[in-house]
Amino acid sequence: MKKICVLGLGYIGLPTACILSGKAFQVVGVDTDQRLVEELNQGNMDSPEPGLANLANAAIKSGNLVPKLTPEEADVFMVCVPTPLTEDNKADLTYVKNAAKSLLPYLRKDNLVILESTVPVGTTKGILKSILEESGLKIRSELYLAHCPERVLPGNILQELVENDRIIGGINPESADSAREIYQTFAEGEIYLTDASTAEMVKLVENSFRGVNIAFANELSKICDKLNLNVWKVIELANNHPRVNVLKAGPGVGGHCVAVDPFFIIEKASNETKLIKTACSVNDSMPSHVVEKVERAVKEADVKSPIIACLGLAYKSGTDDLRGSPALGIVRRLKEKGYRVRVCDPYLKDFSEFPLFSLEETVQGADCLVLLVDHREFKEINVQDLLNKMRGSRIIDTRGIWLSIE
Ligand code: SAJ
Repeated sequence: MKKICVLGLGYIGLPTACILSGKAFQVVGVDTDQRLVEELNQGNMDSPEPGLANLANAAIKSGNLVPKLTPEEADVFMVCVPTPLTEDNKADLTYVKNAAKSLLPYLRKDNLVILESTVPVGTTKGILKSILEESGLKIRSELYLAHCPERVLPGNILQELVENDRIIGGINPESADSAREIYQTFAEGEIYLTDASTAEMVKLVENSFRGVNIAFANELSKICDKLNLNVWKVIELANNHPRVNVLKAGPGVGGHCVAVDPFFIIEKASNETKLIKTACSVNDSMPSHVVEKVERAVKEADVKSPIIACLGLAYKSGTDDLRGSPALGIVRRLKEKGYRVRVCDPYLKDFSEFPLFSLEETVQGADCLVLLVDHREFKEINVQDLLNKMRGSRIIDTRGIWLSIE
């Protein structure tokens, strides 16, 4: 039975470790977060990701997945740690470097190291290879190294981990072949082999493609505001064309992927990324655009100390994840401007920055209502019911879930 050591038990590492442990691998799951490791070992971890908590608790109970704070010898090491942005929008590779260094005492001849974290082009064959060579093992002949980017959608991770095609980029063909042996035990999609740098770029292209297309939709929403058109109707009708698929406008791009990955390309090709840079700035301008719309609406309401109701705080629907959330940024700005803001989000349980209200309490007597996240629970609301509870009548739907209103 091959042994796999997964470093980083976050939104990619933990589900991957669980799936591998169910495929006749002995898996050691390593994380530096002591509280997380304890919670996992006690079998009472919780997660909004459908099915993950049960799968993790069962895998750990079976003994096939062992959560630990430090690595140990294994056949394969899989690095699934975060790669956030620094203040000046460069890739912060601290976690990747620390994870690689933590492996050095445990690496043995014929081991395989797989980097799943999203990184700028050249990281695998550059900084990562250099650190691993400190083990004294020769990369390509004694130690194999590949980059296999993840592409699962939070909220549907366990299904997409199995169904999605995978790209494997080896530092040499033997490394790619060796990595494919691992992924083909659970991945039901196609597995495409390439070199490490191409695989790094493919991942960044996927999210930059999405970011640029979201920016196009966001720019359309600004244009339609100016021309007094309903952007949702315009996009819906344009998408009837067989080769047009305009994405959804929104209050901005959150999360730690689409908002981040384009900057990893800009970092390596600053002069060649005019379009990507512009797309990032359009997306980043959306929260301010929404705040200005709210202020205009509130002025029209013309009441003393108006109440603004905000629906949703997470970065996207169906999750409690607040990382990079434009909704949170908008609420903070409105509060900083001194407005009375009430917020509700059915997915947020222990939010402590400011009080959250029930939907009823949030809407009751409000002068302006702002829909910031298209949670399913909000889609099911009858808008007229909301209006009947409000004092004012201004609804700003930044997600187009109530198409007729705008
Ligand atoms: N958003 C819009 N309009 C849209 C789609 C999304 O405003 O039409 C916003 C969302 O509200 C959210 C942000 O963009 O704030 C990102 O949303 P997302 O649906 O792209 O979800 P992520 O960032 O959680 O996942 C993406 C996915 N990438 C692609 O679909 C190309 C996922 O497959 C990646 O694995 C993930 O990034 C990642 O980890 O890289």
